Amino acid sequence: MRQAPNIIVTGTPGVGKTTHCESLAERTGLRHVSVNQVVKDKQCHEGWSDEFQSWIVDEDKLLDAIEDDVAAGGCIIDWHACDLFPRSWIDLVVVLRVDSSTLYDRLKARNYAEAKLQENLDSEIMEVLLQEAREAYDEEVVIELTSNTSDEMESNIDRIEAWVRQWKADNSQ
Ligand code: DAT
Repeated sequence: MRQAPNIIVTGTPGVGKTTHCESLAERTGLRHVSVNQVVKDKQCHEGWSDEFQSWIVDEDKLLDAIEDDVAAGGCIIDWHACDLFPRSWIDLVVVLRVDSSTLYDRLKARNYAEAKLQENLDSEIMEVLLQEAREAYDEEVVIELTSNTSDEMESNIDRIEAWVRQWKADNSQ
C-alpha cells in the first residue's frame, strides 16, 4: 500500500507540465519525476531522433528505471505520454490543455521548428493526449484542466493539492 499517491501530469509539450509539477512538488512534498531527465540520465533510449528532435525512448528501460521510486508512492510523473505506465501504479492522471494561440506562442518562444510546432498544435487540437489518457485509465482517474493563465495554474495546483490531502486521509490506516 502506498503512503502517498502517484500522479501523472501529461499533455502536449508547452501546456505547463513542468511548471505545474514543480509547484505541486513544493506544495505537497511529493517528488517531481521528470521523465525527460530520467531518460537522459539513465540512458533509457535508443538514441536521438533528428526527425522528431527528441530521444527515442526505450519504454521497458524507462519503466525499470522508475519502478522502485513509483512503488514507494508520492511521485508526480511529468511526461507527454501516459499509456505506458501500468494502471496499478497510478492514482490520478491530470491532462493539461491550452488554447492553440497560447500554445503557439509558448512553442515559438522555445524556438520550435515550424514542422514540430505544427505537429504539436495538431496534437493539442485533436486532443491526442486526453484520448490516450481516457483509453488507458478508468474514467474517474482522469481529469482535464486548462492551463492558459497563471490564475488557472494556481487554481489547478489548489485543486490537486486538495485531492492529495483527501487521498491521504482516505488511505491512512
Ligand atoms: P511543458 O512541461 O508542458 O512542456 P512548461 O511547464 O515548460 O510546459 O511551460 C511552458 C512555458 O509556458 C513556460 O515558459 C511556462 C509557461 N506556462 C506554463 N503554464 C502556464 C500557465 N498556466 N500560465 C502562464 N504561463 C504558463
